[in-house]
Amino acid sequence: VNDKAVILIVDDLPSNIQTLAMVLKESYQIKVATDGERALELAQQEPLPDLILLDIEMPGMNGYEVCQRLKKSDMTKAVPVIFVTGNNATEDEEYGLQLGAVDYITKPVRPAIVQARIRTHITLKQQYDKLRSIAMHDQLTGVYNRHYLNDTGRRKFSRAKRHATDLSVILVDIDHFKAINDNEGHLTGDKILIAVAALLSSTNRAEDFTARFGGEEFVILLEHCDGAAATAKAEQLRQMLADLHPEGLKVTASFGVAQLGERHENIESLLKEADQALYSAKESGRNRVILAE
Ligand code: GH3
Ligand code: MG
Ligand code: MG
Ligand code: MG
Repeated sequence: VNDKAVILIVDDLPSNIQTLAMVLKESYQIKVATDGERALELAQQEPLPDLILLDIEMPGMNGYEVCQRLKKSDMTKAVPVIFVTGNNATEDEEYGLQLGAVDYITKPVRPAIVQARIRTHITLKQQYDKLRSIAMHDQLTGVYNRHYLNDTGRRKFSRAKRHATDLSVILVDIDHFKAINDNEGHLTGDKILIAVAALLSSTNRAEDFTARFGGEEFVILLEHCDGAAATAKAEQLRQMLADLHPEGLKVTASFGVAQLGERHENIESLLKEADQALYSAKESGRNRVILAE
């Protein structure tokens, strides 16, 4: 594991890349590209860059266009871009900053200045990432929180609607959790929530996610997954949980499953349907999975 921050250097002249890399390679992990297309590719590949140093004059796609494309994509728009360029005209600098670059450095580069500016922007980026991560996750269990569910759920919902692809949700509610808290104490209750959350995210594919919906309720959102497959997955999780015995206790949950259909106007209506199925699962005896009609 390499926990150095990652810098992507983009310049059509390898000697320019060399100069920057010499200055930075001690403190950072370096990725390099000598044209715009390759830069866009590398910007989306692991390890994702924490900062991009971008030349402006390049054959083919120039740095301005690369920057515009980076800022258009959800995946790369938060990555700070610094133009490193031979152009020192004020209007070029203005234009670069207008496109969303955080800084503008002119060649020939002075190592101490470059290092200092880069350090500042890397620190800001890392602070931003940390705050963003805190804002998206549930503090107790570490799975995503409701805020993330609203944001990302809405986006995935629109995408599935637009492309007519499958999307399903599983709503999970621990059975008789109040009794567990009452009998075993709140601290044990918390440990059980942590164990259940871990279990519910353990089998997710890259495009799925688990979020804490409320106290002892969780949601799993499954892209490219129909109701039958989601029900099978819920059944598998139900069984795994019944066998888990967190804190040495028998813990079960009830599961409501719903699949995106024409009738759903928004993610809330899909969740509501899963909630109704969950209610049926509770009514009919708990520790079971019900797929909404
Ligand atoms: P049912 O089978 O009908 O779902 O019964 P239940 O007892 O699970 O449902 P109820 O909604 O009555 O109780 C949920 C309990 O979850 C009550 C609340 O104290 C507990 N709870 C909610 N959040 C937390 C938490 O963060 N930690 C702990 N330990 N308990 C929590
Ligand atoms: Mg150039
Ligand atoms: Mg509940
Ligand atoms: Mg419950």
